Amino acid sequence: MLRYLTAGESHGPKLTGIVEGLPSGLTLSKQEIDRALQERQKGPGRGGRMKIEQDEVLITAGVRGELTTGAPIALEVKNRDWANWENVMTSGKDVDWESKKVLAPRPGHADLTGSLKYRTEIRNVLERASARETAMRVAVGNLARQLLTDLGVQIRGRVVTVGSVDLHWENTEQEWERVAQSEWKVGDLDGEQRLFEQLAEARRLGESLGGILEIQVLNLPAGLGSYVQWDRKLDGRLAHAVLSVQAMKGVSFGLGFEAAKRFGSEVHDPIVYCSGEGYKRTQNNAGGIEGGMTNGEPVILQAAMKPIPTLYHPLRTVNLETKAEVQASIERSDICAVPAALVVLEHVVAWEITQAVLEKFPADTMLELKRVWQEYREYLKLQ
Ligand code: EPS
Repeated sequence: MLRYLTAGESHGPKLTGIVEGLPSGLTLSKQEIDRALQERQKGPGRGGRMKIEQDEVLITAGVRGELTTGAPIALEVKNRDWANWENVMTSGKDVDWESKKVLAPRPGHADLTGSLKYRTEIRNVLERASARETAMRVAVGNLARQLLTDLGVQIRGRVVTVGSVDLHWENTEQEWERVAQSEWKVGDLDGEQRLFEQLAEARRLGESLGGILEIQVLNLPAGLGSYVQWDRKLDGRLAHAVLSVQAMKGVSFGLGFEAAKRFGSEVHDPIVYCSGEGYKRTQNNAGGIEGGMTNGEPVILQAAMKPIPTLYHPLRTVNLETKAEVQASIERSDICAVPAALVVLEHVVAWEITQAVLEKFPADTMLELKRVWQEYREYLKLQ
């Protein structure tokens, strides 16, 4: 069974991850993990914190040289900002409880409900609810992504749009090349200019911005996930993983909500047979998943991200001590983290797909995994 846990506060000493269930003999590149971590830090709407951090992974267990041993893998990502918070965010000694106390919960954040639920002050809530935690999820997900790359599976993502700007997209390979070069991770270069203008306007107004993101998984065989039990359906699991990422409010697959407005004949993907290749679809409105299983077409999902709840022009809230109406607290924050969130989504999706791969092909070693993976792919071609 493949599983992981993370721990760590946004301004604590470090983030920690423990991963169990990866086969032995997987070649892991630390540089590749660090590259993903650095990619997550980028994007035009990021705030001051990203100038402080230079995320880098430390692997302290389960990998020797560049090879997994089959034992649990332990990962660390240090918070450089902790140096500025040591007297506030340290355990095992007396700390300063007052100077960073937060009394005005931000609407849209975990602040208020978290402090009621855990009977604790808001600082303790926001430290863990913070999207800083996604740095570790990228590091963990990158282990899975490297396994998938080894099997020939590719994961790619693009920003569909940010805020209210309409962008052009036809899903061509040229557009995907532009996405790789775009600061906003969009394929429409003229549109990118409008995104910069919108960001400047949001900054001027003390606002924040959300967006829509798309992830594609290419070269998967049919039959990952299962219809036989509710919690084995791959679309359900992917939706859970995506919605578990801070600020995500919606997920759709393929044609998504548009499918609800059409006749069945305008939605479902006709089946054809190609000798030597097996069964295929003439289109991919399903987004590569039917009956909770991959159907052999690319898995395509979109996610809606809400605007970040910390506003420099804050909303109305209540002071938790005096109960007086006040303005929400202003924590240093990003204005827009949509391109960063795209990197996070690519990695949580990589994790779920890898879990589905290892459920269909349980293996202690990469040697065994690659053998059964190859056999199954041959079988699908010959049906
Ligand atoms: C975040 C607030 C900001 C962001 C942070 C998420 O942090 P700070 O309060 O230290 O400026 O920078 O994101 C990260 C630290 C990160 O690594 O993505 C929040 O409240 O969620």
